[in-house]
Amino acid sequence: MTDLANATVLITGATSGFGAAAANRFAADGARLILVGRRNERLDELKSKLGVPVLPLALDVRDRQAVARSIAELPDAFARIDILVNSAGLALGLEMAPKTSLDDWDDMVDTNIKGLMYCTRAILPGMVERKRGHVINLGSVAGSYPYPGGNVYGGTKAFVEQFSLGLRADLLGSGVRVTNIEPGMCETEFSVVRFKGDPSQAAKVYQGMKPLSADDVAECIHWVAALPDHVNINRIEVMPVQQAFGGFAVNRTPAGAEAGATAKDR
Ligand code: NDP
Ligand code: 8X3
Repeated sequence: MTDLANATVLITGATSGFGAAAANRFAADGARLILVGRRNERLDELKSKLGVPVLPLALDVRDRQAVARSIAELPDAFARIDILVNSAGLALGLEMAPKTSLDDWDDMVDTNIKGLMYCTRAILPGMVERKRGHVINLGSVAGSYPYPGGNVYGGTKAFVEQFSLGLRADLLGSGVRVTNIEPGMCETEFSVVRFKGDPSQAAKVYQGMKPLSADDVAECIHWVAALPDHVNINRIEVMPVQQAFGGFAVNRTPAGAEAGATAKDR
């Protein structure tokens, strides 16, 4: 088993959802934690309750300079990161592509793709130098299976899937592991953020079904990290039992008649 009691774990998106649950899970092993998020008060709250050494790092992962500077300036006790959990991310909106906000698209690309890149790139050289480390990315089933309104969000998670595999290729021989965790529906703040703070719209997403919990996903994160050093789980796709696939959609409008037609939800 990897010695998690002596590990230093940096978790982005630690102020909520999977990141917060992973912080709790690794704290149970006694790991040292660097917790990243923009909401300072939540980081302080975690630090006061986790009972292990915690370095709160209030940071916007979209800020390339700030990410590089924060990692370069880590205090000695936290400087040797063994595990990076890239959980910071978001979906914004569920509109069809022709109507969606370009600002939302930019924000998802900047956070889910570029933020994840910046954190990974800042931390990898140290892992390679120490010949040990584990990058655990939070992809999504949305990276493999499209759904209406998933457009750019799904695209960002497809990037995470391919980037994770690319890292494996680049890091062969380095001793550094890479895993992409790809969850389906999980009730965190994810849908509240997606629907811009509307809790009733968010609640409808999980109505009448049992979604994954953040702890379920944290268990997957913890499991891949705890495996012996020579074992690399490339990807885990995990869904609630009550979620599956809908099949292909077919437009049955007679050929030619659809030109110029506007579906009411498009
Ligand atoms: P939450 O909304 O509960 O948590 C998202 C976290 O990301 C928060 O801690 C937030 O912190 C942080 N974050 C967002 N933007 C930034 C930023 N610019 N800089 C730093 N931190 C940021 O969502 P989940 O925990 O559910 O989602 C975590 C990851 O898992 C995301 O990448 C999401 O896409 C993915 N995912 C979620 C699924 C779900 O159904 N919930 C399913 C599959 C994947 P703060 O606001 O304090 O900065
Ligand atoms: C979040 C899961 O199915 O809402 O990545 O896109 S889903």
